[in-house]
Amino acid sequence: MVLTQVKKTAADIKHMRIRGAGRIARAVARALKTVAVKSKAKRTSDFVKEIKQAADLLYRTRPTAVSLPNAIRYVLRDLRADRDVKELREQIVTRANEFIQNSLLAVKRIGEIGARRISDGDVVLTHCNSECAISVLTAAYKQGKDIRVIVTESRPRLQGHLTARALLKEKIPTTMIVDSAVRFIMKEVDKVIVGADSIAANGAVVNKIGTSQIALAAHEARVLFYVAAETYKFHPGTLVGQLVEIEERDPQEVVDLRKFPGLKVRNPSFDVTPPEYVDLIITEQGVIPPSAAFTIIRELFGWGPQERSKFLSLSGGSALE
Ligand code: RUB
Repeated sequence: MVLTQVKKTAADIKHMRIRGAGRIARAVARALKTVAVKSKAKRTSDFVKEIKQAADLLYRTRPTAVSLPNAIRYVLRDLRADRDVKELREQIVTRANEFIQNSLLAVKRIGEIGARRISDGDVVLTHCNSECAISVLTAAYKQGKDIRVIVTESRPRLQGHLTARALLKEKIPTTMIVDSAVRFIMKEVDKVIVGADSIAANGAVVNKIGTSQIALAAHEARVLFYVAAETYKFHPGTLVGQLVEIEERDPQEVVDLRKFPGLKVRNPSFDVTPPEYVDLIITEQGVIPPSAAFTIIRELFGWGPQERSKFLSLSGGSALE
């Protein structure tokens, strides 16, 4: 059945075989497109039911990266009950392709725009594994800027290894440190650049656990702190006071609990960096201060009662109502 494939994508996201906010969003768009193409439904109501089931399955995988519901919202926008299956299928395929193409283009544009903020000789620190941050670093290096990158390990899932490999592939001089060495090393750093999973209306940035400590250390050392993120990482719900849910993952990722009977382990996967510690957000539409996040969200997601009710029902777990 069609849903078997969606279940596989959902499991891949949940277990982080597909990870990173941008990649997750594109995988979700691809999965919705597959359901639309492969559905055998003849009646609009059956087709919509299948799409809705798929969207709900995908929506429930990981809670923090708003790129996921934003991708669902983009692909399924304006689906009308008075259209036939063929029309709805075409609409979903077109919008999914559009989302994927725009997303890839956005990552490239962010690289070009962000590279202007990196100077020759810079030492840049990055955390976790963000394709947007890597896009900026790679573009700057390809422009001939002599940069050196410091990569954190990013415990417990060690996404820093992925980043190190990606940078080394581009022949960018790269140094790895353990997460707790950030404050020690900050005196050698000129700029920090990280990605984002969600950006709130007040400009606060939700990203991999440890990001806010890095921002604090950068702030203390007067080191510039940049965030590279596509506009679909801006969180519309935060306009109406919704809090971004921080995912807590399996304690087993941190330590083998069988070896520590009785031990309690917390494993929050993301944290929130306050806007005061963010110097710039680099988007595909240009560079903005965190205080402009509110305007971006209003422009992108609208603010009419209709839009609001669409969003609120989505946040309730149903992508189509
Ligand atoms: C990944 C992470 C990344 C953002 C941005 O966390 O926090 O910094 O998702 O990445 P996880 P990108 O590994 O838990 O998914 O710029 O690639 O969208």
